[in-house]
Amino acid sequence: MKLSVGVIIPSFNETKNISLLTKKILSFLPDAKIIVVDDSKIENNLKLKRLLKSDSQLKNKVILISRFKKMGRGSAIITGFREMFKNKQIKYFFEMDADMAHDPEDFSKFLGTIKSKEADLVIGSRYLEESKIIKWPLKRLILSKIINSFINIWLGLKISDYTNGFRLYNRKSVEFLTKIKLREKGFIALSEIAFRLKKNGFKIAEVPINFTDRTYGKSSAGVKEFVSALLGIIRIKMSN
Ligand SMILES: Nc1nc2c(ncn2[C@@H]2O[C@H](COP(=O)(O)OP(=O)(O)OP(=O)(O)O)[C@@H](O)[C@H]2O)c(=O)[nH]1
Ligand SMILES: [Mg+2]
Repeated sequence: MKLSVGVIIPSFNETKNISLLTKKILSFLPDAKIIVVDDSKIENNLKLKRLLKSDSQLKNKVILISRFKKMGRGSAIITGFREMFKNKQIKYFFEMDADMAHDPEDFSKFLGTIKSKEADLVIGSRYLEESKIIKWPLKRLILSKIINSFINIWLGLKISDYTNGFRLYNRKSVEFLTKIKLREKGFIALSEIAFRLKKNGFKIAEVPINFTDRTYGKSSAGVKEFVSALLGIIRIKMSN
């Protein structure tokens, strides 16, 4: 596993979480390459930059890509993939949220599954029998389930979680994603990525994960994002 795993983290005003998360990642995968794609405005971006430079555990371990403008979670991941892909040693590419919703303890499950199932993409799912959801408000859970059922009817990929951003990709699928142009830039790019990969013959598997609601920081998913996500789901299928 040495040197072969990269982790991409999209971030928007997540300084405290990035510090906690990257340390936890390195405790599980000490040789992992980590790229944070940060869209915070200059002030918060500088806070993060200073933190990454001053912390002896993180110094030289985390690459920060700063974009200074909120350009969407999906576009941040693609930016991170492009940069990470240049490193030819990286065989496996994780994406995970910055807010500690996703647990590095689950890494080994993903890595085991991508190998044993010969999958190109492994999706961390909140909705399999062995999945655990911790401290998530019931309202959010119900909304998420409705959205996922709707996407499943519309896109029909027969997966249980289209909208969770804890995933593992192999080099082949990341190469494909760096070459195509995705329509969606926000959260819903996760569904578009799954859809485009499946349509192009890539194999998708799922693993149950432990999902925890954020403790620090604010959600960047507002009503605007929600509406644009719904329209996005419709567009994804229309344009393919
Ligand atoms: N680079 C970048 N990251 C983003 C953007 N929007 C959201 N993110 C990150 O994407 C991840 C998921 O966003 P969240 O705000 O946690 O969305 P959520 O999980 O629906 O909402 P919570 O209930 O607050 O957890 C987090 O790591 C965010 O910091 C963006 O426009 N650009
Ligand atoms: Mg979150």
